[in-house]
Parts: sequence; C-alpha cells; structure tokens
Amino acid sequence: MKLILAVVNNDDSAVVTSALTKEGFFVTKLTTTGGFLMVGNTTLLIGTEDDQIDNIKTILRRYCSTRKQINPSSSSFGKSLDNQGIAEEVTVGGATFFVLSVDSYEKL
Ligand code: 2BA
Repeated sequence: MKLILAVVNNDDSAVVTSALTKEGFFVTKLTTTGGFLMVGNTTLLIGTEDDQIDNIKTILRRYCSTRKQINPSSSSFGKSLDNQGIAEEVTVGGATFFVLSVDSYEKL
C-alpha cells in the first residue's frame, strides 16, 4: 500500500480528480500554497496499491500540464524577498509526485 502526494495546479485539480475517481481511485484534495510562488495549488492524497502507481502517473500526466508562471514581486514571503521585488518567470511542473509507504490502512 502506498500514499501518493501529488501537488497540482489549481486549474487542473477538478479534471484530474474527476478522472482519478472515475478510474476507481480514492482521492482527498487539500488546498495548499507553494512556498516559492506563494500562490494556491492543490495537493491530492491518493491511497492505493503498489501496482497502481503507474496508472495514477499516467492520469496525472494526461491532465496536468506544465505552465510558465510569474513570481509576483510583491506577494511572496519566499525567495522573492531576496530578489528585491523583481518579477521572474518560472516553469511549474504538471504535477509533483511523492510516493510514501503506508504501514497500515483501515476505515474505522
Ligand atoms: P512553489 O513552491 O510555489 O514552486 C513553483 C515553481 O517555482 C516550481 O515548480 C519551480 O519551478 C520553482 N521553484 C520552487 N522552489 C524553488 C527554489 N527554491 N529555487 C528556484 N526555483 C524554485 P515545481 O517544481 O513544478 O513545483 C510546483 C509546486 O509543487 C511547488 O510550488 C510546491 O508547492 C510543490 N513542490 C515542488 N517540489 C516540492 C518539494 N520537493 N517538496 C515539497 N513541495 C514541492
């Protein structure tokens, strides 16, 4: 059993969550904020069997696209404070994917 944490763009979260649930996966959506851009993103929690990891990756690749985003000069507390207010463009990945081992999983 694995727990996948997938950080995705807010704009992709509805369609990718819908695709995952349609395929029978159980998904929890968390509203999160990236530490660098300090803008909202979505973290999906997906508990699944080991042999389903590749299927989940395929779905995320299909629905989560890479984007260029501007790091706004005035709204972040992260690296941009060091940048003296200079806006910069960064490439935000389609999905950032972590796989964690799960010791136990039960519904009480
Ligand atoms: P943010 O932290 O807002 O980062 C947005 C994008 O800014 C990143 O895209 C990357 O292109 C750039 N970036 C982030 N931190 C940087 C740094 N220290 N120096 C230079 N550039 C940096 P992605 O790598 O695709 O990440 C998208 C979002 O996924 C991140 O939003 C964060 O919420 C999450 N994430 C990515 N890698 C992570 C990690 N190792 N641990 C935890 N969260 C992560």
